[in-house]
Amino acid sequence: MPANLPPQYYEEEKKLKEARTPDEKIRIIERMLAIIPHHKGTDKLIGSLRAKIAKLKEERDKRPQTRKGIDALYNIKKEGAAQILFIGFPNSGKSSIVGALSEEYIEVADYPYTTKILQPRMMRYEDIWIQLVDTPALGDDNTNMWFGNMVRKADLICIVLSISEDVWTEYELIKEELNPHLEETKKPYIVVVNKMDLTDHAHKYEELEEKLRNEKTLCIPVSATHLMNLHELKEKIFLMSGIIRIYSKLPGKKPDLDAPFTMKKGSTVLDFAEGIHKDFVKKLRYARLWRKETLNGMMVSKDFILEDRDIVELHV
Ligand SMILES: Nc1nc2c(ncn2[C@@H]2O[C@H](COP(=O)(O)OP(=O)(O)OP(=O)(O)O)[C@@H](O)[C@H]2O)c(=O)[nH]1
Ligand SMILES: [Mg+2]
Repeated sequence: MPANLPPQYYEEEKKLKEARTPDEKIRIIERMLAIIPHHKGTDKLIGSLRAKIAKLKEERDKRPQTRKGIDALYNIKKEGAAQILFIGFPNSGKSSIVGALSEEYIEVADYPYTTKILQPRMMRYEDIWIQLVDTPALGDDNTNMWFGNMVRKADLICIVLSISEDVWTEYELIKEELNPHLEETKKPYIVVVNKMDLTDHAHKYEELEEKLRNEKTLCIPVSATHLMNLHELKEKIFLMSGIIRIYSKLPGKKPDLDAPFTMKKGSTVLDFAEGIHKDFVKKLRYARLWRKETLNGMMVSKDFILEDRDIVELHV
């Protein structure tokens, strides 16, 4: 029996493709269900839409809650595998980028100083969560209250520039603010050049990239509103944040590939053991390690340096 669906149904179906958050998708599917006529030909469709809602709700509830409770107005507690700080001048698109990467609501507006306080959001990257912190624009009266503390604390700084502005001058001004804190900590940072959809300005990018390359600074062109290059940005953030994922395995069992431990690059087998249990430090004898195609259960010593995606079996 043909389903014979009204045109409004197909309009909602189109919207569904563009929806990003589980809540948005649920609302659209609920509207689709309200539109569908009930008869034998639509039974299957109705069933599959209801199943979709159930799955989306599950997905929504599994998501870790972004902590809205902050221990202080000017300090965000680190959550997840790493903390990434987004800084820049008014209207460069910091909030738009943090919103797009986390797929969570965040206030965006076309006037300067929209963001008034630090805003944490959680971003999914493959099998881990990374915390993004959106900040009030530099030059805001309260900048000094959070700037030094948050810069020192974060695992990575993203300097957000808008290609519509004088990007090099803005970069130099921001670098000047950052330098005193970076020198102490050797903190990594990258430059995110936003609004690359504004084609009248796009030609400025190459020159900026070359200047930055000369000082060995990584930059990446994106458009938050046009969702351009955001996947690459996620990847760069992960790579530059200096974290690796380690999967643990019990002897004779399959590795637990669902829940990686995250550690700093350069961590050893012993660091990993310590992270799992304090007692393991004394008891650890050796470990076996699986690494992509190269290592297959090789016996390694305590000071062996781990890499992203290593699978480790501790022997005590
Ligand atoms: N064309 C274009 N506009 C963008 C892009 N990203 C953000 N915008 C617009 O730029 C304006 C400022 O965006 P926000 O994300 O609020 O910028 P912000 O840096 O957080 O601004 P403040 O909180 O005021 O410091 C809004 O009107 C956005 O819609 C982009 O990639 N392309
Ligand atoms: Mg903002």
